[in-house]
Amino acid sequence: MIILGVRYVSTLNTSIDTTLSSTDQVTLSNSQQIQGLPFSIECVGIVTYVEDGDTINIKSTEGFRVGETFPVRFADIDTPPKSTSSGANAKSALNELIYGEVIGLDINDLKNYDKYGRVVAVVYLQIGDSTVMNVNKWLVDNRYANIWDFDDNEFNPYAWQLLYDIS
Ligand SMILES: [Ca+2]
Ligand SMILES: [Ca+2]
Repeated sequence: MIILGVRYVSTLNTSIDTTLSSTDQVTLSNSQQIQGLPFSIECVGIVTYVEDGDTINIKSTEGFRVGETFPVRFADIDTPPKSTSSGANAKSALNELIYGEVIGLDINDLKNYDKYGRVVAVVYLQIGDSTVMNVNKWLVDNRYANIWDFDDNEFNPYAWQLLYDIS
């Protein structure tokens, strides 16, 4: 069972051993468990590093590769190289949004890794008690990234919403 808990989100950079009570956690193990959510969360972890506008490192705390730290490539988007000013802006904005935060990953079921060994995923960030934000979509909507719709994954970036209600 994968949990993206409210308490996790509200206690940044604190112990990941925080015990969740059943009243303040949200279960997101798959799209069938919460009606209307068109995605699955296969991994929960803490963002330990932002490499650039579309690549981060996370330490997994639930689900896929628990306890390990590994790179994640945001699926179906692309940001400019961080050596450019727009690329540096994208990295900076993403860092401000999610560094140290607990996030959920919908990992590409068709092909978990890209050719560089990065986990390909859509990244979800919980906002408050009842909302989850698609961070890939946030990057696109804020013009930090462009859609680049690869067909070797399960994702359709044109169907993404920015926010999903999980209440
Ligand atoms: Ca998936
Ligand atoms: Ca795609």
